[in-house]
Amino acid sequence: TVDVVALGESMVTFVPSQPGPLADVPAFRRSIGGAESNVACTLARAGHTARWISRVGDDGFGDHLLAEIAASGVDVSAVQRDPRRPTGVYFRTAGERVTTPLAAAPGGIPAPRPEVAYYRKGSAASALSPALVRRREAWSGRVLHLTGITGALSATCRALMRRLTHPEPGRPLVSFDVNHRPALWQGADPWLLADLARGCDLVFVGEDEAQAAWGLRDADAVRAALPEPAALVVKRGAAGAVAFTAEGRTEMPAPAVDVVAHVGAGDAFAAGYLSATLRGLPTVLRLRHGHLMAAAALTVPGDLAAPPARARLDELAGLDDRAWR
Ligand code: KDG
Repeated sequence: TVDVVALGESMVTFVPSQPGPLADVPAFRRSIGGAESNVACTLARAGHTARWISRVGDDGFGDHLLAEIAASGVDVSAVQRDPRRPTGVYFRTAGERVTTPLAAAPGGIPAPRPEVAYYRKGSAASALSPALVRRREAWSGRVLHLTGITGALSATCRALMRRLTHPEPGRPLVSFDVNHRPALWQGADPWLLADLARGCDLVFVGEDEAQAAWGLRDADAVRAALPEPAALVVKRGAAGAVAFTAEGRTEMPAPAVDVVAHVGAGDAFAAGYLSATLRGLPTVLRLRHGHLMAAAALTVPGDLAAPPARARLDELAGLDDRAWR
């Protein structure tokens, strides 16, 4: 049994050579992106066993994704190649540098919204379906990590999500990051995301996403709307995060960092929280590990940062409460 199976689309990402609107960017560097594989890569780099399930084109971009994700130590043997559909691709603008003060005002400093141009309609991963992914395979880890992005890709992807989150004996802990991507939900009902979240055991959502997708004002309103998941973690940017679990409501401020790019920070937070969960650590430490992994991702331009060594994370997470206020 691996620790984590993550299922979802990854894409080749083109990162601009300089900040500014896409219209003005003269050159791009090839990188990779994909919320679920980001979580798998971060967990693998942090010493966990991780498998990524997806579908890529039988093309050079598919080869590149598989090589890069495998190089992080993730098992990619279950990834399918689609002979007809291409690997998805996307372009985005570079983030702007902002400094987030510790425990800023509720809601924190608004993140500079990167411009994103997806070329993923009809991609190999959008063809994923209950017929193509065996449940036994997806449920082969201690945790199955999914995100709302998959729910937006196609009707067959949504059907797969519903099948994998169906509560039945043998289902592992299902972790779900809402990851609301407005560019993917145009015209679709974002409450579908809430329906998917309700079937999961551990749910991550940003307060800003909950506001944009569902018009919910704050963490408590999100919990009131989503009482079903055993654990719900609402992220509040620089203001920290709130976890609603069997232990009650646990709030944790975020450390202050110089932000280079927000991209990948949510995935890193989920990976840190999951790492501590897999290790049986209490909620307070799960949140701190989430913040520390996110801090590492916030301070690099790409999706993925090398996570700090486990001993260092444990040391930082275990610091006196005063250091976390
Ligand atoms: O969380 C980072 C992701 O947004 C990025 O890697 C690309 O998966 C991606 C998406 O669909 O936006």
